[in-house]
Amino acid sequence: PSFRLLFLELDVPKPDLTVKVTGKQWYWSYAYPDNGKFEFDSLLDKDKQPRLLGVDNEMVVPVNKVVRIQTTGADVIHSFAVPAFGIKIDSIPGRLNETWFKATKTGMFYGQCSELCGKDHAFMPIAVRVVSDQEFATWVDGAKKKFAANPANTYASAGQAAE
Ligand SMILES: [Cu+2]
Repeated sequence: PSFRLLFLELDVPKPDLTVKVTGKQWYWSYAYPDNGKFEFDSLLDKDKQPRLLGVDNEMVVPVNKVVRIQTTGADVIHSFAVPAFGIKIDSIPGRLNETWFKATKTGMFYGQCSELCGKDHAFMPIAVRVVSDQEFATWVDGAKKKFAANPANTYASAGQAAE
């Protein structure tokens, strides 16, 4: 029976939006291909609570929507894990893995890198902020402007810069 469960877990339902998650030494980058193709980095913010889980830029998603996660690694293998959503999937360089979740409540949800990846493995948290549809639309508007203006953030991390 567990094999049947594992199989079903990998069957991604029709997504409402996709977020591409790239693991890096030692932070995550989030790209929003369905919402204007902006991308930004999410780094540990030592001054934020909860300790070791707060970040400068959170991954923001709408509530009650199927969010497809596509994940890869830019340097070494990382792993994207958010216990509250029951997801954990390796972020492997050269490979695009898929998983999904659907948050049924608004609020903050946290995770951590779950594949030993070097010096700051313990310091590259995942912070997901789940908001209403309206708040999400407002956030997307702001994020498009904010992150387009930041040359350090290039869409899709790998390959796009050369075009
Ligand atoms: Cu890592």
